[in-house]
Amino acid sequence: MTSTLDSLNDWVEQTARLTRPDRVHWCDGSEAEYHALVNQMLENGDLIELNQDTHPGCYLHRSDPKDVARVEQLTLVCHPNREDAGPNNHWMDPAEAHAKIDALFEGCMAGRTLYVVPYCMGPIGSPIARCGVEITDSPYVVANMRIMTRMGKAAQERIEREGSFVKGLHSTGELDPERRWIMHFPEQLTIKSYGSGYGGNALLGKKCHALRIASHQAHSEGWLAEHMLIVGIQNPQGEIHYIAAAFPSACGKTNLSMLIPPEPYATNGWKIWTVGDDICWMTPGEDGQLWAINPEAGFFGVAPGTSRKTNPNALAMLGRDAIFTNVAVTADMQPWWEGLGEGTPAKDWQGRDANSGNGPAAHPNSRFTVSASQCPSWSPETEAAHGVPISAIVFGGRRQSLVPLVFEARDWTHGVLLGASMASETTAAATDKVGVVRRDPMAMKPFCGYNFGDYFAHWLSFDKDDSQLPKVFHVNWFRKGDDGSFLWPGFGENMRVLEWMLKRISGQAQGVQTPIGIIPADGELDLAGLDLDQHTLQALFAIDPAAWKQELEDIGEYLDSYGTRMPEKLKAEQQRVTRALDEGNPQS
Ligand code: OXD
Ligand code: MN
Repeated sequence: MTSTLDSLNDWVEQTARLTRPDRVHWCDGSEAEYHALVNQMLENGDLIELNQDTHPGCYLHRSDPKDVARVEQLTLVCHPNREDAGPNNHWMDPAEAHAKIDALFEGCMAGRTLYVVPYCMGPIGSPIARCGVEITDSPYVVANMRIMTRMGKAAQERIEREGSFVKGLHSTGELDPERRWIMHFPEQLTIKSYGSGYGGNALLGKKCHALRIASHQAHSEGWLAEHMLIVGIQNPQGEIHYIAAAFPSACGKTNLSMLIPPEPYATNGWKIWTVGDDICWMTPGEDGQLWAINPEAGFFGVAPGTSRKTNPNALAMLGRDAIFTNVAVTADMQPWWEGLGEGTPAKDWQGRDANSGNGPAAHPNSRFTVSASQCPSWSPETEAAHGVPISAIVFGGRRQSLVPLVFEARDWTHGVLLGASMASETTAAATDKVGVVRRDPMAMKPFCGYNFGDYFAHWLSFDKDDSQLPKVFHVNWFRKGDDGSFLWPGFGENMRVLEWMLKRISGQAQGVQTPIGIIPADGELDLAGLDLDQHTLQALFAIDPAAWKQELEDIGEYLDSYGTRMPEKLKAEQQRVTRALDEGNPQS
């Protein structure tokens, strides 16, 4: 019988035969190894030292300008049966896909080092955690994986004990967009990524493993791998409720996960605990509740827009031991980005004069990589093997009209419909069309490793007689008034909405039933100290039945686009809400 170590060794040997590196290095995850890698990258220019007086242990990486984001059209989910990937994924037959990408891997590591990176997604001792090994020829990837995962010796020991791990093979190749693929083979627990060094394409533990492969594993094993932040809300009595929340990109997920309670909440003893800002694995516990872990150990956050005003906790953790990618720098080599609100950029993300009219100084998708433990609101429960119990799931989108600030699903099935119909309006940055509604179910559109129809059926299946499922809410921080300005102040003030959710959970708020869900009753949302008049409050919660009927019709068409795999139960729920709107009766 071959042991896991044999199969890991065999795979490393086979890969080395294919890619022909000059050296093979097994990563132990130690501090010394990290510093050696950093020094090597400082020497070859992969990293640039930032100001070590103001930002000790901080470095800058500049990507190839054609390799700065995820590439959805080159990201494939290769199930043997195309239907299993669904219309939500790009697909290729697995044999054809392996042949195509292996041809690129051939000899690609000549002159380079092959790094073997064992990692654990989640606390090493957690039954919910899962392990993987990434083989890469990028020292930048190794350094980032050490921050983003539990990487090294302990992970390798768990892999040897456990026998199963996800295999990820990555090479930056030539960074040629014409020779680039990010391929997933969920049945084989395998990822192959070639031609990109960008985070989501190259740090294979993150989107590739923890979402695409894990969502498929979760489907067959009865748990959920979700694109959600996890945050703990402590009330003045010291009780902590945890919520998990999914938002499409550019909706402030990292900010919400690190929110600082405004006054008078802080003085009154409210506190926020950050468990995760991007990914959440949830599994039903013996008590019927969903228990969640953050499989990651760090944050790979978007820099632009992060400031002492929008996210003071993020700024506090970025003062040391962080890797910045594609930000600008000041004359004295401090990191800088649009929206930082302090300092002046001297060099842009490509190292050019920042004031020579080349557009934003920092790339709009510039990032920081930093250990979660550096976050002032970091929760010690992040290390709990059993995870944290989830009291509420929140779905959100960026909608300038139609959608109220907050409403609650009447039950789990309705909640799944809210998640499945999540949408955001496009901003100018994403396309040339502004205000087009894009559906992004559970914020998983680019990350679900199987057919969305089966995924929704999986979500619905958690509703069992003995389950104690979280309440489900929908929020929209982005509703605008007739004058085009935001109706809700957002950021720290979102605490008020979280408090109402907690009151609903503990039975202290009645809410008002409407055809689309439950909204706060008069006086239930604490607005003390906010400059918000009655007219604005009404506009925030206005429900336009005709516009909602149109929305429900659109949702129906969207669900139909998934064909026969779409569960009837979800269609029936969409029809129920349509009827409730027709009849003006929330109980329909
Ligand atoms: C991310 C994303 O980078 O969702 O987290 O795109
Ligand atoms: Mn994300």
